[in-house]
Amino acid sequence: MRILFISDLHLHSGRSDLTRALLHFLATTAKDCDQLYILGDLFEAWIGDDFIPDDLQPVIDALKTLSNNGCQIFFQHGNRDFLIGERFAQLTGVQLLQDSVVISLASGPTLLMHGDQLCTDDVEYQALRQQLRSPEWQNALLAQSIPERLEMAKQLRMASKTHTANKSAEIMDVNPHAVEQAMSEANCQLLIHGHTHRPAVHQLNDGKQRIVLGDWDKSGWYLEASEQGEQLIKFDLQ
Ligand code: LP5
Repeated sequence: MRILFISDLHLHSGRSDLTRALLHFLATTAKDCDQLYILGDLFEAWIGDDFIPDDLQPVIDALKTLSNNGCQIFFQHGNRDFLIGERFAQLTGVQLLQDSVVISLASGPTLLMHGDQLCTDDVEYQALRQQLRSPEWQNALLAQSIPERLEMAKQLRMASKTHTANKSAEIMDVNPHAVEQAMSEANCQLLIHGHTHRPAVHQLNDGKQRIVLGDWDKSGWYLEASEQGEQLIKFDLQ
């Protein structure tokens, strides 16, 4: 089995280079893989499956092609694209995952998360997350017009930028106790997540490991898992 993991591409109209890089990745590196896991923030801001920007349609088509060719694609929501839903899943062939999922790798049972829920020191963000993830709030939001939602997303991004500029790097990283608790509740020796944009392989107590995927910006990142183990790979964006 060859299994790939990516996250935090933050695709949007202003970064057509990232969209091109993903299309290249799907057509080359991912072409023959058995499974592809997208652990959130594939998009910079997703306001609902009823609004797919024209320049992102090739991404939908490429995911569909890959899944039609036999690759199982799984998607976990991030803090930017938590409104991805069933229509997106149908259009792309991806399977939507819960926020916390255990899968089996050669190294053993492995916990997958976007990672934002582990940043428990960021109390303001966790309060916002609770609101943004509530079904009532999401239903009310999705009932609004597309221009209204686009404006709300813009306001939220602006507010977030202002807040993150004033937060310490430690607050915006995962909390070690939250990691420990999540891994022990899931009974996993390995955790794979994204969100923090701090790609690394962390050796934890008792032989446990935490692998952090990288965001795509100047370089791209993916994790490859096979019978030989896991390898975190950085590559030049084409
Ligand atoms: O995203 P990132 O990495 O920069 O920062 C995150 C946390 N911020 C967020 C907010 C997102 O960036 C906004 C995403 C918008 C796209 C989704 C649109 C769909 C719904 C919109 C309408 C259809 O996730 C940031 C964390 C950081 O990660 C590190 O973990 O710190 O959290 C914050 O900055 C939250 C602030 O601390 C509190 C914000 C209060 C916001 C007040 C609301 C303003 C009113 C907006 C009108 C709706």
